[in-house]
Amino acid sequence: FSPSEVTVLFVLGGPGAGKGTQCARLVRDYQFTHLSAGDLLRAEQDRPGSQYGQLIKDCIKNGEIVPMEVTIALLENAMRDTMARTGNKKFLIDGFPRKMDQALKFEEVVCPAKLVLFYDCPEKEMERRLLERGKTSGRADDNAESIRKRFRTFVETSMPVVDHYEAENRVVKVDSTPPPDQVYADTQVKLKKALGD
Ligand code: UP5
Ligand code: MG
Repeated sequence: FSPSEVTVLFVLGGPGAGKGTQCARLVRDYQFTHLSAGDLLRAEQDRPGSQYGQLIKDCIKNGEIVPMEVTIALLENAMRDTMARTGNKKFLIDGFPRKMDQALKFEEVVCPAKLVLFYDCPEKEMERRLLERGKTSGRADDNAESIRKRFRTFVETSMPVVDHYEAENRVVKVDSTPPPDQVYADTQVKLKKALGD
């Protein structure tokens, strides 16, 4: 994909930080297509005949990161499919990259990201949200044990990705502790400033 044609924003943040919630608002108000790496992996896990079903299932339950080849292929296919179907070339890539190797590989073989939107939220609040959602979500990783593992992976493996982009001045950081509409208002102000439009 040519970066002169395609716009990619990475949307990062801890488990339950509110990435999906904010992406839905950005899709509503701007012409973005929302691609959640986690959603694409869950769909692949459930696809009959998938050779990665069990691998994805085990990784998600244990809060571990699926090998990047799988996730990058799913994202690339979804981008191609979207562009062929709708012509839209603006993507919010949610929950990816969450490991340094994925970040480097994606930007090398697919497309560099214009910027990284990082939702920052204390662990206690993220835990509260996920346990609450777990009452009805049916997500295999919305339980106390999986949540603990997801937090560990986030701190040890995913935060270094945010730090890497931060060092390149490519991060727009938003505190996602307040209610969703307030977080969104802050997102709009900061994105406008960063993108200059
Ligand atoms: N909520 C949201 N915002 C709120 C707010 N401001 N105030 C109060 N409540 C708020 O929100 C979570 C919950 O909080 C909801 O109930 C919401 O109403 C409420 P959501 O918007 O869903 O947060 P999000 O950050 O999207 O949380 P999610 O659980 O999706 O984050 P994860 O990063 O853990 O999940 P993801 O689906 O991205 O990944 C799951 C797993 O897939 C990973 O653990 C990993 O095993 C695997 N994976 C990979 O291996 N590779 C990848 O590249 C991506 C995923
Ligand atoms: Mg999500």
